[in-house]
Amino acid sequence: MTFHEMWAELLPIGRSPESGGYRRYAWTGADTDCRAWFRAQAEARGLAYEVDRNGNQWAWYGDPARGDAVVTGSHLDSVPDGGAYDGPLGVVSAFAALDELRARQAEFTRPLGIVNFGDEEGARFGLACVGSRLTAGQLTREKAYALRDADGITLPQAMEAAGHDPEAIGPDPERLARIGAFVELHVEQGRALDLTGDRIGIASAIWPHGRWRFDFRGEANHAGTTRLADRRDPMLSYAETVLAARREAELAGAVATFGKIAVEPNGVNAIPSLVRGWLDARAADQAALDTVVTAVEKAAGAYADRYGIELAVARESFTPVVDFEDALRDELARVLGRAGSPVPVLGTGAGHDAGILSGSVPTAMLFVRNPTGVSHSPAEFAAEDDCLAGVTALADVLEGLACR
Ligand code: HGY
Ligand code: MN
Ligand code: MN
Repeated sequence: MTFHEMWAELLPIGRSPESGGYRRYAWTGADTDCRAWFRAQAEARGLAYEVDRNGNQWAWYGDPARGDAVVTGSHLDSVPDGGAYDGPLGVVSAFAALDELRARQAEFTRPLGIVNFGDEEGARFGLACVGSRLTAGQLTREKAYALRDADGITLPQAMEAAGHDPEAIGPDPERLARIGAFVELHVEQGRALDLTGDRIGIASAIWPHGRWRFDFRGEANHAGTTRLADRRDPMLSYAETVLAARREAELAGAVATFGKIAVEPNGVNAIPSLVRGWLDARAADQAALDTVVTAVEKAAGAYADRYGIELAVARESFTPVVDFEDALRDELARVLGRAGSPVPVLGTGAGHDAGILSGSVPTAMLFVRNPTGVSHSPAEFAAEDDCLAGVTALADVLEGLACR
């Protein structure tokens, strides 16, 4: 099955007819269908297919027990109304790159693994990279069991409902010990390559970033009869905090977004009792990130006091700065630079499973040009010839790492 055919087969899974965006949330029906697609692709190629204790899917060409495997892949889940490329491009390209290497009759000296890491976006349970964090021992079983979605369903309940036994979730050091290198191909989530005119780039680093939940608790009351002076309206504190986040991010050269909100009771004619807002904050270095988050929390406290609101802030997800390993990054640059001009090396503010794994195994990332830079949106796009250039680049890199 060609890249184009795989892409066409995966495309309709979990896509909303209203928005055109994807709703492939962890352990839902759409996720199950994506997993079935992955398994079919693995088995159609005669690869050894397995699901690990944390629900990540693996397809092996060669026996992983030999160790020092080269692994590539990404994720198939999405953010709410996400795009088609964020995650799937890395998985489809992995299968296509293996096909290309087999067509080249490359002689493998190391096992090659293709992986779909579960729940990278954290859209349903709020924590990013659950599958890779569990495997890398960066998420304890206890904390994983405590994760709940908006309907109060826990992660293990969702896993079980989707047919995966959650009993054994947790670190998988034996699996990681068999991996000598992990290379993730991903659509660029910015316009750097479009601006330089390059199809492919190499990652240098991932900004530190995290997610904080702000709970503003006020007093429910009638929207029509309650005097303004008598209100304890949490929406006011929330609104002022959103504006403060933007100001503080601008001052620190960082980014901050309140993209998700939950209001109780969420009635048009009722002053809310509770407003929950989630802050996503990222910066090029930890000090700048700390400055932004501290300032936003301080502002939120001041606005809560002003309107008689109780404030609680909880950090729900955090990823420290990732500097990808120089030797592997330079090896990718050497291999890809053979074709002519040097390949750009760029940092990113987007988190990835590669960032999580980089604490356990040598890890690198390839980016494929995104002409608009738009991501986490139905409008996310990459031209097919750029995607095919990504497949060839990934095949070249994998051949350099895993073949004679
Ligand atoms: O949020 C991120 O950066 C990634 O898409 N999970
Ligand atoms: Mn994403
Ligand atoms: Mn992604």
